[in-house]
Amino acid sequence: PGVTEGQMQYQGTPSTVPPGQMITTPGAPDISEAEFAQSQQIYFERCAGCHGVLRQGATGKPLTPEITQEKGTAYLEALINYGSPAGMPNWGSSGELSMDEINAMARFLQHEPPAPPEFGMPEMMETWNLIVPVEDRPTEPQSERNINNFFAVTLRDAGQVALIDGDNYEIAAIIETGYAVHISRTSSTGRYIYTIGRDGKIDLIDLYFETPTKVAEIKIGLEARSVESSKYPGYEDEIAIAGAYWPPQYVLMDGLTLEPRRIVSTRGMTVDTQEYHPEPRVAAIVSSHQHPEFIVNVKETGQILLVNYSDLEHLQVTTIDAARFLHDGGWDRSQRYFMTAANESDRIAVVDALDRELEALIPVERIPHPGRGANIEHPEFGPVWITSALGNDNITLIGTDPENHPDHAWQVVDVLEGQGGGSLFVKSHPASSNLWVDTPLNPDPAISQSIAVFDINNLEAGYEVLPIAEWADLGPGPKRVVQPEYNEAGDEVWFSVWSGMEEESAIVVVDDRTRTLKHVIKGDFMITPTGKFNVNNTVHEVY
Ligand code: DHE
Repeated sequence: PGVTEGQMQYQGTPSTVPPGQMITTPGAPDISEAEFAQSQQIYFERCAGCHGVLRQGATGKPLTPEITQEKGTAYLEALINYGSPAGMPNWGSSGELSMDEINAMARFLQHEPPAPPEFGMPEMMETWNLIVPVEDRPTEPQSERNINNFFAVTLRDAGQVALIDGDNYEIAAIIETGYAVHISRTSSTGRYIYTIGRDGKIDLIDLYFETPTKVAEIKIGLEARSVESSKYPGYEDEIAIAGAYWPPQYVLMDGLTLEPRRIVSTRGMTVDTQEYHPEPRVAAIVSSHQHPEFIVNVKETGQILLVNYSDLEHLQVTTIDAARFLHDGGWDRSQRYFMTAANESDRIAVVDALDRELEALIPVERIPHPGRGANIEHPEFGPVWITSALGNDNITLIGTDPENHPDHAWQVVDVLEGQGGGSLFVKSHPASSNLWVDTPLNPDPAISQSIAVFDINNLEAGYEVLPIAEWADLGPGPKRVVQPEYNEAGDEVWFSVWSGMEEESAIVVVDDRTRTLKHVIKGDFMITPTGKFNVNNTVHEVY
């Protein structure tokens, strides 16, 4: 209990997809154009995250007309009003929607969902803007700063990314980006940062300028979450990829200019029941170190695609059937195995990037959520990869060394008890003996505003709790502590203290060895910080 609330908050960001044309469906009750438009807007703001733009269902149940017409208006009204134990929020009795809005929504749901617009090459070319051509860019770094220790910090609700110099905590630049930027990734040389907004906008930032500068931008869809750049030797900084939620597709681009080269739809059959899915969203993308390939998670069909970028005209894609609802993931420490969560399937899929095959599909506790995960050298089990969970306080350790620890490879070797559910991210560093576990979506503020840290050489001893939000010394607000990230040296950990848009937020820097407060970065510019990506650690996959 309570975790549902956190999960809801997690999936409740309004969709950026624009409305489609009204369709009247046989068998559905009457609805006026105004009611249809209003319901469609409410649907995109509150419902699409769980039920999908086309209402095919994901975390939430499918809501297509053959299902909803059978339930009828009175049933749907009651469900929207009071919610359900399965996790549907009580939109009416909580006061968020009026009875008129609920009645219109119950009728709207019995009509076909209007299909939002597609976004192909002509639309992309219209948004593509090469701000500084490659030949006008510096050939070497123009500032004295150590760009390897820069952090790209998402200022979510400001639609900005702050580039913070990790050596002295100074703000090197604040760049205007897409709406509610989700992640930043680096190019393989660390020179460029790619950011992706929820609205599908990519910004390419060049760190070689005296002040980091935006050199290109493009929109690759109407809603998106992931971006990555080629890392295989010989292809440094050459190709970029981004994945869209809507339309369901991924796009290969020139890494230096963002010129779109190839768009591939992900619509297709689900891995288990082999049924057509019209909206399989692209979730995490990582860059293989074993072949010139991107590894692309397709959420609703449950396929993991190995997209070979060595010949974009004859694109070779290896399709691996994993499990539905693929979300986030990262590398094991050898960088051969991609460990990824099929979150609503309660599975971790392991892809062998060298042999291009599914190595294992490991059952774990409810809703694993690793981010990129953590990697430690376990005293007994050798190299293990770690995930926490949204659904409970489990921290799951999985053996990743088939060579020297074959009995433990791809097995859950241990489950630690953390502070509680509502965890999103874990973090480790090869130079540290700490394992950090956040809990930003836990309903208890004492838990969501602090961090748990384990000693990897004495995991049985349990965790120590550090009051990160308290250390930030801010005014009122939710102050969720989210996403630990190390600096280049591995001797500091940075945490976002994420409050509301109008409230004070901060980044808290902790000394890794002593686990004490080292520095607080705050100020008017620090609006809703969430993800932080250290250049060195993102280039070399240090986690
Ligand atoms: Fe994320 C990673 C999608 C909500 C912060 N998030 C990802 C990835 C995906 C994703 C697919 C992996 C990208 C990759 O590796 O290529 N996130 C989604 C959603 O669909 C969801 C549930 C709802 C939404 O509407 O976006 C969602 N995410 C959130 C948040 O509420 C968070 C905490 C704050 C925010 O920005 O909205 C959030 N997501 C992050 C962060 C990462 C991330 C910081 C990267 C973690 C890392 O260490 O790599």
